[in-house]
Amino acid sequence: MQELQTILEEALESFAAVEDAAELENIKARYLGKDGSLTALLKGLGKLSAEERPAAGARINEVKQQIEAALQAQRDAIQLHALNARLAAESLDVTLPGRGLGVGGLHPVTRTLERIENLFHSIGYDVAEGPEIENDFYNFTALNIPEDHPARAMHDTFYIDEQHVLRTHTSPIQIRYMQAHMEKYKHLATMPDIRIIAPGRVYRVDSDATHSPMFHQVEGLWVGEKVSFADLKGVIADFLQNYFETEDMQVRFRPSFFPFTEPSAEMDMSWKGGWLEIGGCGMVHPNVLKHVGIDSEKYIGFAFGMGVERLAMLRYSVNDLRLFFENDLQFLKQFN
Ligand code: 2U9
Repeated sequence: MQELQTILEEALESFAAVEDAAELENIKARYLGKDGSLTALLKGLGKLSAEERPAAGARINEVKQQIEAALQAQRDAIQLHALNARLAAESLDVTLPGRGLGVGGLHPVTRTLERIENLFHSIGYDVAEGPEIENDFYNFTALNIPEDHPARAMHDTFYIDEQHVLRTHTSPIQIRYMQAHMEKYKHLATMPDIRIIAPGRVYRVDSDATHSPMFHQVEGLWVGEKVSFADLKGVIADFLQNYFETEDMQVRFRPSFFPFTEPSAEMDMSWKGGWLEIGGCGMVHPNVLKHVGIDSEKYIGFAFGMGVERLAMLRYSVNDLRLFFENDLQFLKQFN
């Protein structure tokens, strides 16, 4: 059976040349399919004599088995080749160190705010908050800031619309707090003292090495029947000593002017043999108390304001305010 030998050789040769699994199955059909050459030979067995048939049948089956074995071997080879290619493409270096968990940390300004809040809380101050979009009354009018005051100008204040601004200071928080306090204690002949700090973001149209359009303030307020400028000085001195962790801390007041306080002063602290301005303060202006319905003949109070970034820069020796807002991880990681 010369034909059988030719079929076998041709089949083995064509299987070996195929690298694609689908193509291999197509080639298989040429030999073992319904119209395949080997199938045709098997069908032809019926035409042979009874004597010839067994030997020829056995011979054809033997070749069929050889072809099927070669087919399976080529299937395995193609599969193995594909697997090796995938493993090479998706290779993973299991000796690499793990990435670890990305542990976050608090921003230095947040840390500073927390430090300030904890210190004031420890001496009996409530920490108050309020909205960052304020209306004209809370941001200006209630604070005795006249209609023509430059702080109200478009070029100093971010206006949302005619009546609303991004708050330019945290003072509206104290106005809201005093209103709520009055409402809460209106049934009493004498209201309990108000003692709060108002920390938070504020916005001004200003941007350079020492000014950012958004920055943080902390303001303080104590209103009662017997509150004096001496109390103010004591509270500020105590705060600065604790904040900078030094007993060797002098505080100096220079006369100044703010619409919401009278008298008003700038506060300086001793720093590296000189003086450094740290904020402003004063006794709350009677008009401010009147705006929230507090009897300015009976009650008196002090208020102060400090820049939080300024306090953070001094504590952490940071020389450019803008570093706090660039989100440079190399900078921020130093604080955690
Ligand atoms: C009420 C009444 C009065 C808060 C005050 C200052 C003076 C002040 C600046 C310091 C540096 C703002 O962050 S800064 O740019 N603040 O000089 N702030 S008195 O006076 C108030 C607040 C609320 C009801």
